[in-house]
Amino acid sequence: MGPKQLELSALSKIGACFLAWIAVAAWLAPITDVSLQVPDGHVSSVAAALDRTCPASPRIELLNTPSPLVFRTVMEVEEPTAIAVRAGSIVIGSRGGIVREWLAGETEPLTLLDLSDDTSRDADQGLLDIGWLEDVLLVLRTDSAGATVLTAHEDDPGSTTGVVLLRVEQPDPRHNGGGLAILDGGEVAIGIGDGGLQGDPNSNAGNPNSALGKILRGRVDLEAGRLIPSGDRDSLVWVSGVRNPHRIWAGDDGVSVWITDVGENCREEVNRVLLSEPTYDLGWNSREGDIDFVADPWRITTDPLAAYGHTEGRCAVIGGTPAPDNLAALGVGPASIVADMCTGELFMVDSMRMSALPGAAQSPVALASDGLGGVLIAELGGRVRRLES
Ligand SMILES: [Ca+2]
Repeated sequence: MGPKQLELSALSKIGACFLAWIAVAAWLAPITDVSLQVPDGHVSSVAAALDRTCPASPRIELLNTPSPLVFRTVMEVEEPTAIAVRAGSIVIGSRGGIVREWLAGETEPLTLLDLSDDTSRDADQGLLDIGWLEDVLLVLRTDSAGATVLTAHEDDPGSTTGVVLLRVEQPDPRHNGGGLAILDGGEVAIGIGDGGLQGDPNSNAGNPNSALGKILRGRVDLEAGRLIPSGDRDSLVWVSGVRNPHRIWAGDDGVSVWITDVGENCREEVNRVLLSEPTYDLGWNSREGDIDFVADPWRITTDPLAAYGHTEGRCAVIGGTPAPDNLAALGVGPASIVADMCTGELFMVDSMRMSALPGAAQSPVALASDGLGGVLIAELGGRVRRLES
């Protein structure tokens, strides 16, 4: 957790204690000092928030790398949207629902899964992410009915089915989220979008009783065919207040999870949360990145580690993977590489700042470490490139 987030988190906790104390004080005696009264519950309308002019965001400086970065094409494949690496192989998921594996030294892939008959692909839909849970491949996608489904697939080349672990109905083809992270100890975290309407007018992300606009966290129970809360948790909901958590990945420190949340009109954000914390509210739609959206004063929220505006053609943040050691050494504390889908720029986010790497990808939609010091970049136009730094 960076200093900025630590500071905000601490303030949030102080705020929670303060509100609890206020509630007790109100019960004991009438409050006469106006400074002790909780603020009015004024929430601006979604329409007004959408109409607002975006405040300026800080300029992103270029990272001074000791040598030029190289982008090398590794494979060409239609609409790659997901990458999973394991020893000796790279697995690529295509948006339409086909998952292929390239074994080291082979130029032709094996088709691991063909889920194309049950994968929708309007707007933000499609196969969204994949990940290895030991020898089981997990797939997060929108099914033919448009619902978000998490399925588990044991080794069965060409399989067209799997065990459905979770299904969340989606009211709209936009903002399905899609991030899938395999955490140490076999836990899984997945991102579910806010339901897709502009500005989240139904406040799904802030509603604890909705699965929309959340990061869910649990363990896979293959026999029961379910994702179940892990440890002493009684709910799959871990993080609330996200809009379109398109990518989630485990930090390489073993204690954190990074979340890129695609913003509305003004801000793209990168969050880093600690596995040890029982819950977080990342703010949407009270906050959009580091600025107010409808500004709900009753919510106690955590601001992102980094946020950037839609200037210079930037439009949507794409995550993300821990920074290779030689790049991380140029930063402060834990660092990750993220990208912007429109400009193709790659950024490094550490505890202190967000900086741009020299060079750019083309329509990046997924990033993954290859375990050998390179970063694989899925470019929606049809290739996967390796960033060598
Ligand atoms: Ca947020």
